[in-house]
Amino acid sequence: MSIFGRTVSGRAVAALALLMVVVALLPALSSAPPREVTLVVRGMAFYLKDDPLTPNPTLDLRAGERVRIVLENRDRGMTHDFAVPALDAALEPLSWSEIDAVVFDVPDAPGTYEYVCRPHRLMMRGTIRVF
Ligand SMILES: [Cu+2]
Repeated sequence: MSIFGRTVSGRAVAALALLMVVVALLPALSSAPPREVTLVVRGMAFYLKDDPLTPNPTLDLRAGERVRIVLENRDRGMTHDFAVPALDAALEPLSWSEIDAVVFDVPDAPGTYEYVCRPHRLMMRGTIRVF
C-alpha cells in the first residue's frame, strides 16, 4: 500500500487505524465517576461529613465537573431534602435515618448558587461556590 508516495505495510495501516480508534474512545473510557460530597443533616443544619463543626458550609465545586451529593438525614423526627433551585437539582424529602443522593453537572462558568432544604429554607441554606 502507498501513502503520500511511501510504501507502507497493511499491518502498519491496521495498527494506525486501531490506535486512532483507541484514542477516540479514550475520553469515554477514562471519564471519572462523579465527585462525591456527603452532607449530614442534624439539628436543622447541613454539615460536611468530615467537618462536623461548620453548619451549612460553603461547597466549593469545580466548573464543569459532575458531582454526587449524598444526603444523610440524622435529624430524628425531621424530614429534610437538598436542592439547588438554580440548577434544577433536588432530592426527594428524606425521613430520619434515610440516605439518598442526587447527581448533577456543575455549570461551566464560575459563580455562586444557593443550596437549600426546601421545607426549612430560611434556616437550612448555604452557598455553592463554582471556581
Ligand atoms: Cu430541612
